[in-house]
Amino acid sequence: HRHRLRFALVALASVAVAAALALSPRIHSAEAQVQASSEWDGADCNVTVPGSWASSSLLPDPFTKINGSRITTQDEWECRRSEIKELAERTVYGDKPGAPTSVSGTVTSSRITVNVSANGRSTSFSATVQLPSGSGPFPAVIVYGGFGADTSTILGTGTAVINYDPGAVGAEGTGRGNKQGAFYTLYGATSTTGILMAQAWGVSRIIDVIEQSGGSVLNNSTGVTGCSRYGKGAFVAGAFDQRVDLTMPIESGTGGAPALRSIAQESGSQPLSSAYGEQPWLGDAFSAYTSNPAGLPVDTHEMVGMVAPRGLFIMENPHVEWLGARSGAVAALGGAEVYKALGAAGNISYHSNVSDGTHCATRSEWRTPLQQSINTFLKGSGNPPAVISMHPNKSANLSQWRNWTTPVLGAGEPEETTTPPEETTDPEETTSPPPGGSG
Ligand code: MCU
Repeated sequence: HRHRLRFALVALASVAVAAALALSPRIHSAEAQVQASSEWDGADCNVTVPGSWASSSLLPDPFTKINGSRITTQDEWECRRSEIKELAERTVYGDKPGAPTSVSGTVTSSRITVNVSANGRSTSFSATVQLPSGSGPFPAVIVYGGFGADTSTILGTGTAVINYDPGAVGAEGTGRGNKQGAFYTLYGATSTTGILMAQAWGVSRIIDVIEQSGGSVLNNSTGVTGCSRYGKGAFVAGAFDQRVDLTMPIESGTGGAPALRSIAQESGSQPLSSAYGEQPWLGDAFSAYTSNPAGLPVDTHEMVGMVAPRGLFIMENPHVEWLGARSGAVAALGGAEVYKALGAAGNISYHSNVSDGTHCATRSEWRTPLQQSINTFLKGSGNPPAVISMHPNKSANLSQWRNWTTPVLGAGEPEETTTPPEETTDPEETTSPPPGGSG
């Protein structure tokens, strides 16, 4: 009898395992590689920015449109996201211009060259390429600046590294009236767009050239990363170009992932006025909000939401107060609600549970989730880390930051151009709790 019982249990267990295996592709189908074909697919949404908006010390509701009504279907997210983009450009980063008149260039095994014309002017810049071993075409991660990103782990996954000098496109060390770099050569030294957005524009032009190259060296899967000031840049690049398949800001601090309202209340973090003044990172219009973040119509949880449902892995250092890791968690938790509403809860990860306090150190805790993120979102294999892991000293509680709930969005009509069959909504997923632990 006992034998038969054990057999029955084993049989039952294998049925359960088989069922789980059969289910898992469906479940993960909502939480896997998401590839968009255009820089911004809400370009034809009609966004009218109002003259004023309500002030709030809490995070604005990502799901309430400018006209005051809430979105009810996933379909509506595209144009709501365009509202967020427009408001973020007007108040935080400055304008990202539309497609230039022309972009051309080359991709070789060692260099990407970009030539751009717009506004009757032209300019060029380049980035170096490191290929992994094996034969291509390879996916690539654009690495801002020369430090802080774990490039050997990236290369180890069979992914190329594009070493991007963002200063060539949006330079540090200038006054706001005399901005320099390739972006400002085209759009003028007095452009009110900050250098983070200028640098993000440069990432978009690199992606243009990769797309045009026809996959001889690099394929169309592209990620972006960087640490500290370069983490700020990577965050903005991923939010404002939907062709970025994986966004990985590291220890980005004020002006990067951390929620601006929360930064203003996180002791020791870089004050908004300090970040605004240190470099022309943010747009000139942000000066109106450095002492009044409650007056902003957006916050960075919505830039996180702009990345959804694409891959996002936010890394924060909880040991250096200046970096605002708790505010990074506030933005991640708030933005994760957009991922949930889109049925892609597992596509966002946040991790600050690290032991080494050195700013921009290479960390063993991030190696596996980095590999998982790259494999899932740039190589289309395996599952994302799907972890929200906050250091106990820098944990955050979203309920203190919002007065809105997360809607269960209807699937809406599928969009032929941007919604592959993998993105069909799983009703179980939209209501399930966030993956991973919370501590
Ligand atoms: C976190 O990024 C910045 C920070 O905003 C600045 O105040 C500080 O000077 O530099 C950090 C950084 O980029 O360190 C490498």
